Amino acid sequence: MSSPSRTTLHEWQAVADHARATGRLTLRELFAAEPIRAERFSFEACGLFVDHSKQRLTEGTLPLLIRLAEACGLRERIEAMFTGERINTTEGRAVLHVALRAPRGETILVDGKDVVPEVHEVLDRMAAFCRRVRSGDWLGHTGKPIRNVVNIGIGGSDLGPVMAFTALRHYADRALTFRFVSNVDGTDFAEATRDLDPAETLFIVSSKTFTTQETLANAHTARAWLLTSLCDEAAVAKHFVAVSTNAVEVAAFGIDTATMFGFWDWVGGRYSMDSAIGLSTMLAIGPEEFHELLAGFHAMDEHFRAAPFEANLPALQGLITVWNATFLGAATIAVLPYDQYLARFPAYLQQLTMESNGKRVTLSGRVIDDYQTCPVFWGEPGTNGQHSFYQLIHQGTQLIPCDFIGFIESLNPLGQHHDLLMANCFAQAEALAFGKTAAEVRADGVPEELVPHKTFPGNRPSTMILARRLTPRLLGSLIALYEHAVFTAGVIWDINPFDQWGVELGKVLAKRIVPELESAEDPKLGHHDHSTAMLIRRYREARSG
Ligand code: G6Q
Repeated sequence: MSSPSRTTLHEWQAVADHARATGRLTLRELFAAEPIRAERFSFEACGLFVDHSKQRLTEGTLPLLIRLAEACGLRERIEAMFTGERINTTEGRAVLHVALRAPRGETILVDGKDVVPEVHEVLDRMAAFCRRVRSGDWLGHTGKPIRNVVNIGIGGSDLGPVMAFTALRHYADRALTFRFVSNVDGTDFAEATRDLDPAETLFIVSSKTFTTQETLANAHTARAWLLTSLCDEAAVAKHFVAVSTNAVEVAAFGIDTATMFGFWDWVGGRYSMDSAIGLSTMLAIGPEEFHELLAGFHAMDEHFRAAPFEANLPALQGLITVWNATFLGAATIAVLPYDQYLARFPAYLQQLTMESNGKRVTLSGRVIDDYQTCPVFWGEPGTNGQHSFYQLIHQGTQLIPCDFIGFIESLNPLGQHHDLLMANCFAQAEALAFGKTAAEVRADGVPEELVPHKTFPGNRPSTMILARRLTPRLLGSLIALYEHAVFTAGVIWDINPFDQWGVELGKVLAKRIVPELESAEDPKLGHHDHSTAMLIRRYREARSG
């Protein structure tokens, strides 16, 4: 029996009524009405200062959203997650990424067993391995130390490691070269390895299941690439390690399970960058800084679990996402980090947000046809984006709330650069919120025919996330902020943020098409629609011709 729609809750109707009643108020009016608005809507925890005052919120909005969260059982759902209940009901799994960063000595039970000691056992093995590689003690097959690390993985086994490496490059050992191969497109592997010496290269095959088509194809290619040069099967043991939950498949591939780093079915792929999937991150920044990263995650976990919703950063962020997407009709949210090190953060967040909450069925199986769920998340670092798509955010016809992320200190202070960067960050949020009226444009002496073109409507909401400095700890807190915001929004939308059935169908169809592309015969009539059959035929004919 499916449970009633969230829209039947009177707390939901109260938010909907409030959205209708306040929807016409502009940010100009809201700021004029309350001179201390920035104080009311600014929040701080775990080194993050979050200013929501440029969101379209009145004094009454957050209390109503919080009442909705309570009616949806957010508090109970948080406890269920933290205490290892199988809240990923469609896969029958607990959801315990929070256990990955629990300090030694804490207790988190899954089916009566404390998982924290196992987490630390793996972290300790990772640390010992990383120390050997980083110190030059781990030698390749020909006796040369490792200089290159190539992570092979895709989706959750790639996006987190790439993002973390990019974000924390400042802290990385520059003597090591890091590459990431994810795409089954051979170009990815070829370009990643073309200038590497196999004798100095370590492959980390990162795959929770160790059955993922792309990762296995790349891993087999890597193995062939290594053996072509080193000509001895025994070399595999020195140049391949695995990160997986599947020891049987790892052994079948030929990787010694002594150099396999495990994790557990209660870690979802997109929530795994702080598990052994973070091995490349630990190799880059070292075990101590990796523990700082975990400490940052943990600090936000504790804040999320304990803080009242009125001052709870992830809960508020998740509720404001729901407010914008579901009640104000925003179809997309832009994430705009003003830090080049966070260049891959939007891509990482795309998976975290959209693979988690991009769903249209409730936990009890009802098709959602009466409200919108997850918006599209996208973005690029500032100031680059300003010279490309910001035009649409300022003057287009769509409402696109933005998350700005900036730092007070640069990790690469160069002359005036950082002040220029942050001036742009603050200016964009200001311009989006307040725009420029036709009267103001005219006052600049602009000819009448250009006035509509040069007018900025404003009233475009944004959140500003500000921190002192991009450190491993800060990055951990920032990621956990979004992880828990995603969970919060999922609870309000009544969906399971932890499965991903929507990625399956395409995989199954691709498996069916592979032999058809490689066969000499036309695909069987009726096997595909006319368009797909034509494309397969055209590809085959052109290749063989
Ligand atoms: C993430 C998804 C997905 C997964 C990849 C790789 O939450 O489950 O992106 O991470 O499909 O899977 P493997 O790690 O099993 O290769």
